[in-house]
Amino acid sequence: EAPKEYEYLKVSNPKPGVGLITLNRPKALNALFTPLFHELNAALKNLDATPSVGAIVLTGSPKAFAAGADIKEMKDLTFSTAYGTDFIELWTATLTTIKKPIIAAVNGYALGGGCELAMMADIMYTSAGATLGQPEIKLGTIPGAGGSQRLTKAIGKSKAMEIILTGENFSGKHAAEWGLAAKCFETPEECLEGALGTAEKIAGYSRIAVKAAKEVVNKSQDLGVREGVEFERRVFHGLFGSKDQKIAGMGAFAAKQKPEWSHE
Ligand code: CO8
Repeated sequence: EAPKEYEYLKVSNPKPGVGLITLNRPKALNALFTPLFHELNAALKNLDATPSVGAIVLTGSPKAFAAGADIKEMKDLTFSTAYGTDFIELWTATLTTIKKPIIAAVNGYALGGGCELAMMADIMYTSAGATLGQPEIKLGTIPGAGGSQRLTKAIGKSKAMEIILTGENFSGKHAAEWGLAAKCFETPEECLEGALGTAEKIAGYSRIAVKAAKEVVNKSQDLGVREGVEFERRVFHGLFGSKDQKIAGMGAFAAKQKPEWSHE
């Protein structure tokens, strides 16, 4: 399919099997608003449905991943409109249901909704000088796109509480030290390259196995350990029915050959 033209993002295919989405609203430091999410959701769905794509990287500019929800758009919103239109739901509903792995390469500001967007990805990479935070308290509000839940699950209650109640930012280096990010790189360029490299590696495996692996890891966020392990076991058993497990994976290993994934 011919690449779509978007106003607030760029979509490209910089490495085999990798779809790259770059948020591109530089005048507002990639502040998030509904038109941008319409595009982001469309781009994500499109990449999720493209067989040649095995993993997705989401990034912003070296200056800003995203400086939060658009405060100018939100400032006149009333309770009844926010509640009546399920404000924010559209923003998160698609991203969290994409089946292919999403890696966020976070450089510059990732504040408020920007930090929440990064936390919705499956893997977060940062550069050391990135500035993350949940500054909503300074605006008289609270995180609205899962920040209170995802940050707490990732780094523990005390630290998350401190960040959310003080509104103090933290660096990309700290994000990795605390386990919120999987890796921290020195520069924004290295961060993006690192994310693309990991995405390429993932895209080189069986799509079926990758999809299953993402699904079972995500279940750990919602289920208790016993139910989670039972769920994992069912999916693990199910993979005995895939050609990739039987022929390309285990068959090739036993025959001392390289795997040739058919994604079946
Ligand atoms: N909303 C709207 N516009 C913004 C935002 C934003 N969040 N952030 C920056 N901009 C705009 C600025 O208004 C400015 O526009 P203009 O040139 O027209 O005045 C332009 O981007 C450049 O910004 P600055 O001149 O301020 O750039 P600096 O380098 O001086 O400062 C900062 C960068 C520190 C990032 C500063 O812009 C800032 O503090 N921004 C606000 C950060 C913030 O509070 N974010 C949290 C917002 S609340 C939120 O996200 C609630 C979450 C809801 C759920 C979201 C779901 C995904």
